[in-house]
Amino acid sequence: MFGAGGGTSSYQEVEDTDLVILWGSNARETHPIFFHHLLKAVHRGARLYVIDPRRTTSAQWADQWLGLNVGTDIPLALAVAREIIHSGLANQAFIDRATSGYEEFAAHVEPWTLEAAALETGVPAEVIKELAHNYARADRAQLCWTLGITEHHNATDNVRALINLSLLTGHVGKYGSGLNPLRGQNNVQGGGDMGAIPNRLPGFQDTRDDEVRAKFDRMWGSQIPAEHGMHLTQMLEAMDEGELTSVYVIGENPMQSEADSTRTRARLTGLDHLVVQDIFLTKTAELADVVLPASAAWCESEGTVTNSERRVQRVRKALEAPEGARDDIDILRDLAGRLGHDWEAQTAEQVWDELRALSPLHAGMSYRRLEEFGGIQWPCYSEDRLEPTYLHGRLWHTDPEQRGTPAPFAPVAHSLPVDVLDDDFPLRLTTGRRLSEYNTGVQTGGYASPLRRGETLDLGPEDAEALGLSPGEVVRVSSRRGAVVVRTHLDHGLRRGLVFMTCHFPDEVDTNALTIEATDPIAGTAEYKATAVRVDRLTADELAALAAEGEVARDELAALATSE
Ligand SMILES: Nc1nc2c(c(=O)[nH]1)N[C@H]1C(S)=C(S)[C@@H](COP(=O)(O)OP(=O)(O)OC[C@H]3O[C@@H](n4cnc5c(=O)[nH]c(N)nc54)[C@H](O)[C@@H]3O)O[C@H]1N2
Ligand SMILES: Nc1nc2c(c(=O)[nH]1)N[C@H]1C(S)=C(S)[C@@H](COP(=O)(O)OP(=O)(O)OC[C@H]3O[C@@H](n4cnc5c(=O)[nH]c(N)nc54)[C@H](O)[C@@H]3O)O[C@H]1N2
Ligand SMILES: [Mo]
Repeated sequence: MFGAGGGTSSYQEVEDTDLVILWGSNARETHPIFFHHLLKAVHRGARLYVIDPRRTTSAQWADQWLGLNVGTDIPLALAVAREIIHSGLANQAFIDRATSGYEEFAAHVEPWTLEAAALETGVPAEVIKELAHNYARADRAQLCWTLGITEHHNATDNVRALINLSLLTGHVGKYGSGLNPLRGQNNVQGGGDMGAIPNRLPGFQDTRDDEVRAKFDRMWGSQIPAEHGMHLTQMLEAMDEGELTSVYVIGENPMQSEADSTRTRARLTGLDHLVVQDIFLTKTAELADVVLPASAAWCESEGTVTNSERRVQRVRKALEAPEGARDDIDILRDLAGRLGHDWEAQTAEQVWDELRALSPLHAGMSYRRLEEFGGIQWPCYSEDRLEPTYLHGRLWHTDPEQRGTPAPFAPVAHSLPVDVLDDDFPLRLTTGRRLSEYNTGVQTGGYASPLRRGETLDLGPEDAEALGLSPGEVVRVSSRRGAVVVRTHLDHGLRRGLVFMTCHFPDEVDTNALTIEATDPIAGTAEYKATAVRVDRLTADELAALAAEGEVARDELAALATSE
């Protein structure tokens, strides 16, 4: 809606703000450094709202927790918008000046009264009203979101629904107010900025732009194709068609991280050729024809990473890589050599300077300046100045010429999760993360800590009682695609009908055997956050079989039998 893919504010602005909404984000556990900045604001008196179906550990710090039903963020956002409009709290001057499509949007939100939204979302009307008033009235407000918003079949619409709220109130493009999609891995923002996406060259320059391609072709001696490439999930589909037969995976473990793992396995084993370049021998690597051992970019190489506030920072080599493991960049250079291209040996700094010559957003960030300022946020167009810490300040410009294209309101429609609940699959499983683990567990699998309890099916007290389950009991969780056996864990933050698992221990429990491949048509992201499941107790025979395999300790089995 603004024509750029990046969080609009800096962490310092989050400290200096008056109100923060964490929407579908459990930052206390998943972005602890960011959350530390947020807590500084909270301790200064800023108000915090957490919008999450689970009462998470982040919610413990909130003034108000909005425990909505999974997949009902759009009705909630539309009702907030309607309430802002009806109470005369919309920022009309900003709307007139910096946005388009307001009239149509105002008509579109009309059916979403507080009462209608309360019915659909499960959040009381009064609470929605209070959120609307406080967000609109705040001098400075930050709206932050992550996977609770984006891992849905309608992820892009979810994001648009939130951005609408910033357009209504003018909470964007000025110091202390903004929109912050917190990035997943330490350098996922940097990966996108460098062009590791199917439609952009470094610095978000579109491959379809002839001038852009000509610039890169001159520098690289290449012929870059104009058409956009495939997203990861589109690649998986192309494997079905036999359209994609060879895959080179670098630093990804799709066998464990993609939705519907039974299907993923069939796809990956059906390939003619699979290459995996990783720092560990992953489950994906076990299926590969060729494995290229790499060194770890964050501690065994030189380079840069870019965080959620678009800050580029230097990374230094602190450890020698194990014998045989090599820099990703060296492996790629050797591979290019085998393919008949001589890429001269370059230091990380030389590679970075080449990027600066090609990407205007990074042009002013020499290694010397990155040291000097302790990292620099993009855009940084020239070596003699720094830009504001926030994006889209042009929206506030008094001169229409300088203001640029208005940001369009998005009249998005509600649509429920694809995997529907019914009598056979009556529980809503949402999957996510825990503080002590990281993604598919490859990098965190090997340490011991009292924080770790392995995979569990987390459920609330009401469901535990209704199903007659006690904590620690071994159960079968089934979806329309697969089933897993897992221990239960009682979580008082879960409301009736909602259960939670992670994707951190796929060796023990392959959670993605359950998840659905339904993807957002634009982003290509799967609906990991909404699976329909059933939970069954195991029969005595099944428990005995598991015990024989060593899956359940015999004394535990005896204890279970007595408790029954
Ligand atoms: N400790 C740790 N930190 C991590 C990671 C890790 O594995 N471990 N992974 C990193 C990565 S790659 C990423 S992308 C980030 C992800 O960071 P987060 O997005 O914060 O992590 P999740 O736990 O996947 O999901 C966030 C929340 O979304 C909620 N949610 C589910 N469905 C809905 C819904 O329909 N609406 C709303 N509003 N909320 C919903 C869940 O209850 C959950 O609390 O974390 C990063 N940081
Ligand atoms: N059910 C469910 N599934 C999910 C999610 C969910 O919420 N629920 N979340 C999804 C999300 S947001 C994400 S980001 C994905 C994550 O999915 P993946 O990216 O597949 O999972 P990771 O475990 O982070 O795997 C990263 C790999 O990179 C390797 N690696 C680390 N550093 C380097 C390096 O310097 N060089 C090389 N070559 N390799 C390196 C690691 O060893 C590891 O094998 O999972 C997705 N899957
Ligand atoms: Mo992620």
